[in-house]
Amino acid sequence: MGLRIDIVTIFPEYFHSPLGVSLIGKAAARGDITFGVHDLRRWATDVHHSVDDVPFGGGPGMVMRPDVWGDALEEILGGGPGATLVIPTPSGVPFTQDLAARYAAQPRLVFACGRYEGIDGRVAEEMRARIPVDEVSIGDYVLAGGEAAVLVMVEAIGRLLPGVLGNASSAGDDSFGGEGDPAMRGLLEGPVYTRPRAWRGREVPEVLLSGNHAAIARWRRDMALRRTAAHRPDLIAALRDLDHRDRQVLAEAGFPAERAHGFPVGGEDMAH
Ligand code: JD8
Repeated sequence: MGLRIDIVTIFPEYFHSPLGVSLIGKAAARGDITFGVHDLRRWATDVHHSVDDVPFGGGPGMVMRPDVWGDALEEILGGGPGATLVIPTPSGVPFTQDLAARYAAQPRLVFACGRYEGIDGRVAEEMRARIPVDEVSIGDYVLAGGEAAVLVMVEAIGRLLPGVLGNASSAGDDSFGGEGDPAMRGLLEGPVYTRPRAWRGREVPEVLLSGNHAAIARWRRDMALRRTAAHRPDLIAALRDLDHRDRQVLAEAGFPAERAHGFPVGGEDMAH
């Protein structure tokens, strides 16, 4: 039994190509995931097929109507058991690798894509009386609607499904994996290399050609620690069981450090 994903949106066309290609498209072709993409306007009742109205209490923009959303979700859920309703919103709980893994283990997910100023708050409240409802955010920036967030979540979930990858074990060891190489847990991935050995005068790091697997693992951990310190200093405090070499690498990267604003100064690849 695969995963059933329903998506409710005023822009069903938005999903057509992304869900048809790559890992997700192949998983869908095999039946490991099945998708239903539903046009919310199908449940609109007036001649203009309106799905929004002015906000109570005033303020800018429009709010999505609870009656239209209620009818749509009721019909799509159909009284069947086991569904979780996921509502993307910038005020939701963070979408993490851990949440992706929990969603990948569910039989059924329904994603409700808001637009405008969002969906009337009573919809989440009403649905929560029947099924689990998660309000989830994919990050601290503001999108115009939930559609892009749903694509992000579906891709993160889809690649964790049994049978979705050619190499089923390679889903675990990336940045944030946690199920892969335990030595890389909680660290960002360092750089990776392929042929040719020399490109535009740049050599692949010698150790990677050495065949010395312990030295390669140590080098990769060094690079991961450096990158994590530079890009995600917030992750360093959570690291456990640091050995002497780890502490040496982190010290060279400026940790531990008391810094008024948390981020290291300088560095070649800082955003500017
Ligand atoms: C859903 C409407 C836009 C939200 C006013 C204009 C997620 N990480 C994230 N950032 N933004 C969203 C997101 C934004 C959405 C909707 C998700 C529906 N908007 C609204 C309220 C404030 N803007 C998101 N996940």
